[in-house]
Amino acid sequence: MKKKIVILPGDGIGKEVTTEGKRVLEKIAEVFGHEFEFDEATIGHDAIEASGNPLPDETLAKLKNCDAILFGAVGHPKYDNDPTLKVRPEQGLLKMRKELGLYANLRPIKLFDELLEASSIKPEILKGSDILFFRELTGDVYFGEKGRKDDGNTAFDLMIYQRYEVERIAHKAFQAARTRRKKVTSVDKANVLESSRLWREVVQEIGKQYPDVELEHQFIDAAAMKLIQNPRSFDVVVTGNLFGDILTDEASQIAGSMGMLASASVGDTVGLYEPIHGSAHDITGKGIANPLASILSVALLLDISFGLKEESDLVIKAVEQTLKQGYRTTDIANDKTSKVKILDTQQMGAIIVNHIATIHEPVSK
Ligand code: GGG
Repeated sequence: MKKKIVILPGDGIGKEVTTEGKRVLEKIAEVFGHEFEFDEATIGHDAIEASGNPLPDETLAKLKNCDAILFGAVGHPKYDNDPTLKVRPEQGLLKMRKELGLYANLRPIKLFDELLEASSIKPEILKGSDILFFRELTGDVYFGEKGRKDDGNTAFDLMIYQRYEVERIAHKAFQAARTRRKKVTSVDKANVLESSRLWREVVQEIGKQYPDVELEHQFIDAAAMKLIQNPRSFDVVVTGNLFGDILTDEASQIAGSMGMLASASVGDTVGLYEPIHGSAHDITGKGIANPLASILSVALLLDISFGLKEESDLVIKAVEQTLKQGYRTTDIANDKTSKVKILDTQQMGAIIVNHIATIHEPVSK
């Protein structure tokens, strides 16, 4: 198979983890005889430094002309510590999602058994957890009108949803539930917010088209609590942009670490794959970032964008085997039951690449 992939490392540890993700793609191409052509582009803080624009036109043109995107992260403490700055790295991310029509963000939360002890949640509560989040990605307060008035002393961000935006993400969630345990939990704040009442109304309507799928509604505050109280009670969760952003960071504890969570953003055009974690400048350059979220994002890319299920499964198998052998990056190393071997970012990437090669017999091109 011949495919064009744009690597978009972004900021901070984004660069370190996408390097390992790319190595995995190269190994998959070699082992299965595919031709993956790579290009690279800038986004975020680096792009602002170079051109003043967090999503340069040149980057956007490349993204619109490829088969899949492997993205790292955006962000920089300079902007976090100075809220008066007008141009910010995250604007590049939001514009990219909007321009590419990436309205559905899939975040699978699957706990590898080997990491049962890595989480701060009790193993008996976690065991068997398997949740698929659908976070709506191009609406909500992220894209509603925002501004200041009263000489800057009043600020507002409009929480806004349109019917079609809820319909299309709800369909995706119900369709996914049909291939899983046939349950959808829709999360909103319909007891307080009008946009959530529209959300609930539309999800209920769409749910009627999927009578074989159980639908339940939870308020965001209750869902945040139930997620760590009884994670096994969730199958597919569908929610808005802001609630999904927060809830999936919380849910990363079910998988042991933010460093384990991959995501796929899909919609009208090309698919974008990225770890859910940010740029993590506190650990940037130390070589200790966990590349597994980027590598598992590669598994999603192979499956969803290219339909390469066998290749995708092989990447997941290589991760499983690596964890079984006790290899860990520091974020997932608090395992009390087995002897763990701590690896840096590159060593973890190298072990995965090695396992891919040894698990699969190479085929001639
Ligand atoms: N790889 C995810 C990432 O870069 N996160 C940083 C960020 O600004 N996230 C906001 C969002 O996902 O809406």
